[in-house]
Amino acid sequence: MDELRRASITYYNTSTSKEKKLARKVFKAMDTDGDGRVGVAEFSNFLSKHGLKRFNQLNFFTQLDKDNNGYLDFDEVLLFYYIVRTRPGCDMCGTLIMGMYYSCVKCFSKAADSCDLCPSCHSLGTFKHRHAEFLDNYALLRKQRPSTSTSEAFGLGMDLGGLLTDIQNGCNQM
Ligand SMILES: [Ca+2]
Ligand SMILES: [Ca+2]
Ligand SMILES: [Zn+2]
Ligand SMILES: [Zn+2]
Repeated sequence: MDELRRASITYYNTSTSKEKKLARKVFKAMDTDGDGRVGVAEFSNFLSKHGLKRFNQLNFFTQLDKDNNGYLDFDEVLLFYYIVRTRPGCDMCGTLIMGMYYSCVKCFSKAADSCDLCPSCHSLGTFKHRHAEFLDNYALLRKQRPSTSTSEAFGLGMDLGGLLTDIQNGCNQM
């Protein structure tokens, strides 16, 4: 969570003023009694109201509440905002995925309708989906990168590309 917390602050600091406004709006919408902090009830009301019930799990509030004072201040809500904007839920078990996940390569390009699986559901291999190829989010990101050579396409860079050639040559000699 600490890594995500740092990422959320960077995300906010480097975002456009429109995006910053939106984050502040979310905070205001949560803080219904206007006391400048968000309590458990305010938080779960907000989730229900906006169809975000999938986030109402795993002691999510407690995890967001870094200083454990029972309320979320703006920075703590910012972490929530960042997670909602950037992290998917598993399409099989519904768990909110904080770490690595797998996405359908074909559906990934249609941003609104991506198909994502948590690592344990992916390893079960029982998920029914009309496309077969799933990649983890790191591999997917590499794949999106425009590239001119095979070694770059795999994100290996020149050194590892050369190493592969050496290995292949070695095999040929055997
Ligand atoms: Ca409040
Ligand atoms: Ca707090
Ligand atoms: Zn899952
Ligand atoms: Zn798909």
